[in-house]
Amino acid sequence: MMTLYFSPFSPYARKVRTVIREAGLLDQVAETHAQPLDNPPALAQANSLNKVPTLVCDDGLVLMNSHLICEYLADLGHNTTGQGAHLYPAGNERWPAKRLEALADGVMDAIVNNRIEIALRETKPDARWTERWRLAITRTCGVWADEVETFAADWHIGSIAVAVALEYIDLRYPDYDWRAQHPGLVPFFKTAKSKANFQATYPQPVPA
Ligand SMILES: N[C@@H](CCC(=O)N[C@@H](CS)C(=O)NCC(=O)O)C(=O)O
Repeated sequence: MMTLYFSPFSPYARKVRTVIREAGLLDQVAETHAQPLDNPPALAQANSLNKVPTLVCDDGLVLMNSHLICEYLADLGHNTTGQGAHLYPAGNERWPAKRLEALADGVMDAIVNNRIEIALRETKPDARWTERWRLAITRTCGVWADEVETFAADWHIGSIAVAVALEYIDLRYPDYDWRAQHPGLVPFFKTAKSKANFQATYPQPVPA
């Protein structure tokens, strides 16, 4: 049995949890809550970076970084359950999908960094960073809106990551109306929301 350390609101972990389901590996992974800022010893012991998601594989190999974990799990699913091949398109189509994932990870970074800046600083958040992150999110949503026809029909690592990032914007910045600015993204997001494995990973608070 593998172990995935995750926190429910981590968008990186949500990507991984969606991939676990898409690859048919749910019964092979124990999804284990770990709140990194609470410093649970098992997490830092497994992953020196003390971050989620962290995957402890069956042979003891520990993987960190959602993009590495997702690719590992998709490969494992492909070889064992026969599911998950759609997650990484074949040949040169792999790169646009991974590029979309990288853009989505960047949007997640901008939001997560901003939240940490607000939560941990004793003084006011530095407006230069806040503005830089806001612009990165706005520009990237614009790129997705321009390109949406190229990925709307796919459910691969790139489109999954974009859907996770868009819903993370909703969760963390409820006033940031990407739908009004980029209506072209709305049908894509509606389709993503209809996917069972995306719905199943919607952040649920940890039971007490
Ligand atoms: N690039 C990493 C980012 C992971 C990450 O930053 N996770 C956050 C939670 S959303 C975390 O564990 N933060 C704790 C820390 O930065 O020490 C990934 O894709 O997995």
